[in-house]
Amino acid sequence: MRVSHKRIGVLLVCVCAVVLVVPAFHAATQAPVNYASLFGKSEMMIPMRDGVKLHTEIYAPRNATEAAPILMTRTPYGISNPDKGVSNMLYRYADMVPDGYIFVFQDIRGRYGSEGKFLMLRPIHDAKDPKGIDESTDTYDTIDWLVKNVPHNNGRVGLDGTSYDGFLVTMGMINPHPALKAASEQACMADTWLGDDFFHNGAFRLSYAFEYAPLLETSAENYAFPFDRFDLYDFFLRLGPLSNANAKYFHGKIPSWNEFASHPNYDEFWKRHAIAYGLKEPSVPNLNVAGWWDQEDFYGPVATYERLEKVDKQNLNFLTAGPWNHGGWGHGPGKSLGEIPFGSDTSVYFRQKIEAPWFAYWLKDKGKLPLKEALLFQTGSDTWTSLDAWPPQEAKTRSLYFHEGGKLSFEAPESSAADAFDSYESDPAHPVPYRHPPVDMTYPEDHPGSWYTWLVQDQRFVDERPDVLTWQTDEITDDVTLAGQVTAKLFASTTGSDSDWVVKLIDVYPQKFPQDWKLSGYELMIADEIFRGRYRNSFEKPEPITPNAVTAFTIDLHTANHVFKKGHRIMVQVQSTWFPLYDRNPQKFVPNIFEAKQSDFQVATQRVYRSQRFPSSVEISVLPKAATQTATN
Ligand code: PG9
Repeated sequence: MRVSHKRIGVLLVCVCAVVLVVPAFHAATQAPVNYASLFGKSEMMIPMRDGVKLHTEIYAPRNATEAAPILMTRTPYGISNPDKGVSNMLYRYADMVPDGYIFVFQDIRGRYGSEGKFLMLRPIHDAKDPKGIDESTDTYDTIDWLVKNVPHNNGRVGLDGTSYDGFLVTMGMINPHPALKAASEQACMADTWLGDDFFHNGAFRLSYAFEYAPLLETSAENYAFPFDRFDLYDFFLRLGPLSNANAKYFHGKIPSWNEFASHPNYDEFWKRHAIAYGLKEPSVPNLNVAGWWDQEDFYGPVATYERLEKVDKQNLNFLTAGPWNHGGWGHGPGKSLGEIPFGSDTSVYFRQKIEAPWFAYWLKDKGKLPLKEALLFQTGSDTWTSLDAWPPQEAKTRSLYFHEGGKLSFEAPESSAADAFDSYESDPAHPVPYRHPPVDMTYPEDHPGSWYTWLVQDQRFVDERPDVLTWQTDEITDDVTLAGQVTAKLFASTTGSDSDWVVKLIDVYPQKFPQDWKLSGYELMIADEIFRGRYRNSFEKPEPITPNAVTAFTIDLHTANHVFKKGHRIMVQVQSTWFPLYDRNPQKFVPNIFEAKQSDFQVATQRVYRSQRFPSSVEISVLPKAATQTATN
């Protein structure tokens, strides 16, 4: 979610749902658009099968000459503009307005103007319960009402949404209404324990969950947690063990927090919340959209694409990804992210050349499909690549091995010495910050905030820390094209009985980079992930680590589409804390870290091995040069 919010009755505007507070400009003319003159607005309470009514705003083009399709977004973040005028959500679709759509926005159950009870990421109801409801049935019932009641609709409906709204799109594709003819889930969360908002491989997303759960569960409207200081690294350090969150602040009143604490492992609760639970062979065309530097839900859209792809007999499942943060494709030009330029307006390209034609093709029989399977921006070369499959089959796995003296290379280590390792002390009292301090709120009210760009922050800010290990190649003499999976294979030991391992794959710019001086020596993360060691054998059943024993850890760093350019270096960093985004592992095995005591947290000495017998490495999928076909933008 990207938000700007003012607290006074706490108005929070989610940019994944509501993009601009300033007037939109018509893409072609650059003249400000007056949506009130273009659209007739009606507000409805649409009845669901259980009698609950959902607050819905419908925007119908005033001068339509033909029946139009409906494009709908459902959201927990509030659809109405505080001045009761045109919903800000309309501006998100400025590039689709000229094609002629009836836009529909809906508050989901229990949020803002809608009746009923809100349940965070409500799972699919038990099929045996004939009266059951969920986001899928609510979408179905809404579509049914819309096609029967909205004048001049052409009987076709599209669903679009980012993040929570993207999860709602995915839910709408489960047992879909026959009028649902196209969907685009964008940054949907596929699994909030494995890789999306709340946990990654069992490591708890402390600062994110601490802010997000009360944001949605304090009242029917968004709520901003009233932090007593700017620097949340300091706040969360002072918080101490996780149990203090309820003891000091939430007092058991935030349902999701209670669920986090009582379901630390990958149990049925989390599996029921994962999209894998309900998705079957796609029957609705779906465009999955991901941002390479999405700080919230990169895992979700790629996992959704990959899962659907396995059963996509009719070729209805597509993927696009670009150099964006969470929802970055939905607003602004997308010419850069943080300090990193991309050479073109990538977000405008997405909205005008991919998203708008996608919906026009399926909902209006207009034009042709904007992509054949996967249309992915390739970072590093700054081009769009069109692929028949993702990950591409032509890519070959190559290992980047860790060596003595901080060297990284494609050559396997030859040393058989027992002490061929690098070591550091991991101290939970001095955790490594995940972004450059001070660490401000995730969704600050009064300034842009660095959450949105932390994944592209220059990693030099941790280079000198003694608890961050670094290995890097020499300057590479030819481009290395990474296309697909990145996996860390660590052989490591700890003096503790539990440990987190964070691995980062980094593109190091040349020290002298006259094309853009401020990028000289820049360390840009390309892939990254955390892994909680207790889950190395099973996500369901955590096990202590044997202290001082060399142990294998395999860490999925997900996929990337990136060219390490000639003259750059490839770097890998390993550390054991990433705070306060991730909670601290006590480094002593306790059954449930949410119940750990202050006295359980201990310093541990970590070793990462780099010998013939224990060759720690990061595997990357490398593409031969001729294998991608570049689509120009
Ligand atoms: N990433 C947000 C989210 C958090 C938790 C659950 C669902 C969604 C969002 O941007 O909506």
